[in-house]
Amino acid sequence: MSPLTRARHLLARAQRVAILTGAGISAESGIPTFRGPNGLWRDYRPEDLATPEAFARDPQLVWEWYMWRRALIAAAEPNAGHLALVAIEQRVTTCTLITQNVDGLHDRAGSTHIHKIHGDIWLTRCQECGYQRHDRTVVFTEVPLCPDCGARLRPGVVWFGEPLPRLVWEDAQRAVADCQVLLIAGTSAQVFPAAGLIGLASDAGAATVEINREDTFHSVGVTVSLRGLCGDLLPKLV
Ligand code: BV8
Repeated sequence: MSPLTRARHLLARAQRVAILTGAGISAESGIPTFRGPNGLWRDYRPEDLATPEAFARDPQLVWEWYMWRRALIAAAEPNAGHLALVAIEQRVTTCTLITQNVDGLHDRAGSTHIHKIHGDIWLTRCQECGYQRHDRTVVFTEVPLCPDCGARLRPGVVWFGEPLPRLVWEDAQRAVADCQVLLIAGTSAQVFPAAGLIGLASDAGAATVEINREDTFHSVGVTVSLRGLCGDLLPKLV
């Protein structure tokens, strides 16, 4: 039996499915991945920009990076991989989509039960007073200030060194501990605690199906590892 057929059988029998996605599922929509060949931006590493320290040191630079990404994302469309996950959600009793991506493409594709464990790039928020707004603003001429308290506003994403949103994270862990199949699509599984969900699923007895263009640390340990593009393999899986 081919790995694809095996993965199909696992999914066909499952009523409780959890899905973990990473930057790889948005790559075919034209959004650079974090650790891919074309990197993310100029000669900066995400770990250098996506931190509270970087924002405190140079908020203008950090905002330039997020505006560059917002512009890319605004011009992007969900791809066949995102749409295939919507089809899965419509066919199983319980489907929880947990995404590390902040691009909002799962929402635009039509997924509904989404846990954004690393936040949302379209959220602009104040870390002093809690003010937040969803805006489609792509270009700020200067660092936006909070209309309520005057402090600098920041992108509503989770930076390195920051805790994940507690309720969302707890719900994601619960869904993974309870699922029969965890589908892992387009993540290098190098960022924690998100990557820990894979071990949580297999420890709980779930089957794990990985879809990735390359081998990852988990490729040997998962139940089925499919080598290829999300936009190609996910529709075939469905
Ligand atoms: C925290 C939002 C503690 C911002 C991001 C152990 C336990 C806990 C923490 C740590 C730990 N070890 C280290 C840490 C610290 C750190 C961490 O994990 N560092 C890494 C670098 C080692 N973790 C944290 O800081 C986390 N916070 O732990 O807080 C705490 C607790 C209490 C109180 C205070 C503090 C916060 C992590 C969240 C960081 N924010 N994003 C933004 O986006 O701007 S992470 C960032 O990386 C993105 O969210 C991204 O999604 C994520 C993971 O990367 P991937 O999605 O996997 O993308 P990547 O490019 O790596 O891989 C793409 C994959 O797709 C590749 O495998 C490629 O082969 C594949 N691919 C590409 N194209 C395709 C494809 N596959 C198929 N088809 C294709 N077409």
